[in-house]
Amino acid sequence: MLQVDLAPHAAATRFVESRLEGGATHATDRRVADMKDVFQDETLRSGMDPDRLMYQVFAHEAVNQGTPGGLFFGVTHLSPGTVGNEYFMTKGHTHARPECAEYYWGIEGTGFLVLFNATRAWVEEIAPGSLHYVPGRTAHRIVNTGDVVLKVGACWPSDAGHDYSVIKSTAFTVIIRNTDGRAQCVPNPAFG
Ligand code: PAN
Ligand code: ZN
Repeated sequence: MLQVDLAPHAAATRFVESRLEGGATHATDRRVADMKDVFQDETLRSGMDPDRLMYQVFAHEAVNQGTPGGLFFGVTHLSPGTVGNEYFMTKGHTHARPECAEYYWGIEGTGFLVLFNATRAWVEEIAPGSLHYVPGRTAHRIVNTGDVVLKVGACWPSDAGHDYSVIKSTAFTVIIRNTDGRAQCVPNPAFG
């Protein structure tokens, strides 16, 4: 009879309360100090508590970075808050292998996925259960427009890599800001 083994690696990894724990998982913290030149008002950001947690990324990497054909799985927990009138957000990036795409999905909280490529910019609303396809050659970041932690899942190719050269506050073509208590998507005044 065929022998079937319970894979010890898979058994050791857990998705607990939207966090990843166990084998081949790791967590990355991004604090206010790590977000230089990402927001419109760098003076305001640099005056904030540098240790304040902006987001955490929990990732499961079953293969080495750069392995062709593999996948990575992650969950981002993005805190609520603003820098001036700009909501907390991830740095944002394109993939170092630009053709690589990615899936995002909403788990808890509300916000926006901001995307742009050579021809257009667009924004998708994130809510629990929302599914988002990020095409290749498209810069992407998430923005928390709510009062609770925004939790978003992601799955991307293990050879995608990350290129953060688009993160400068002047580079994203669209920003999300709080205008009289409402989230508003506006062209980035610093773009270009
Ligand atoms: C995500 C992001 C995560 C953090 O896992 O890496 O949300 O955002 P930054 O990498 O822009 O800081 C992903 O898009 N991976 O490819
Ligand atoms: Zn990505």
